[in-house]
Amino acid sequence: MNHCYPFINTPLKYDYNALEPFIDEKTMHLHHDKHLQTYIDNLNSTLKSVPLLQTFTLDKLLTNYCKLPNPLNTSIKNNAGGVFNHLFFFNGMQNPQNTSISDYLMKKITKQFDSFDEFKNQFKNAALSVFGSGYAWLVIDRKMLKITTTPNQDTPLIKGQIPILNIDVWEHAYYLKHYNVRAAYIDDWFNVINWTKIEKRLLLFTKEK
Ligand code: MN3
Repeated sequence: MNHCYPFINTPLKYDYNALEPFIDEKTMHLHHDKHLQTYIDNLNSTLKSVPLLQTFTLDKLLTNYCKLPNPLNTSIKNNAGGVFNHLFFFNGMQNPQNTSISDYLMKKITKQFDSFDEFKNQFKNAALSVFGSGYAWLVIDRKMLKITTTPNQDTPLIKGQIPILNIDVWEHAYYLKHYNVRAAYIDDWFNVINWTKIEKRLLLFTKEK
């Protein structure tokens, strides 16, 4: 992904079938090549006639859209959000053979949530609680790890939260394999989290190691 307009869809950092058997190849093709592409196309088409915003990064668009007039603000929120959220989601996953969590990250999580199982439990419940479409997130909020959710393509950036991990719970993320059973998809997704990447995101905002 380039940093500003015109945005382009870069390849996944892993093969489409790399997340099997937890997330299927066909879903990854559709999700990356069709769903994400549509958000990119719509964002570019929105920015085409607004030169002032063409040098803005996704982060900058997503923390400033509320200053813009209607309906530009809504289009930026939805489409820049759709691009940001999908890239963040795709980049937070990897082949299930490679996933392991470092002592450092485990300590951070257990310090905040008492145990890793309790973290998983709370995160899953948050993801299940999203009514309709949206995301569950692990964020840094006032220097604390916190689980939160956003509807549609909203991002935590607008609330000043720093995202660390997200799961897309729009039905298109799981319907082909898990049908309507979001809980089974969430359980499977826990097997493909790229904890190395998640730790890197966390370290960017914390001084200690
Ligand atoms: Mn999606």
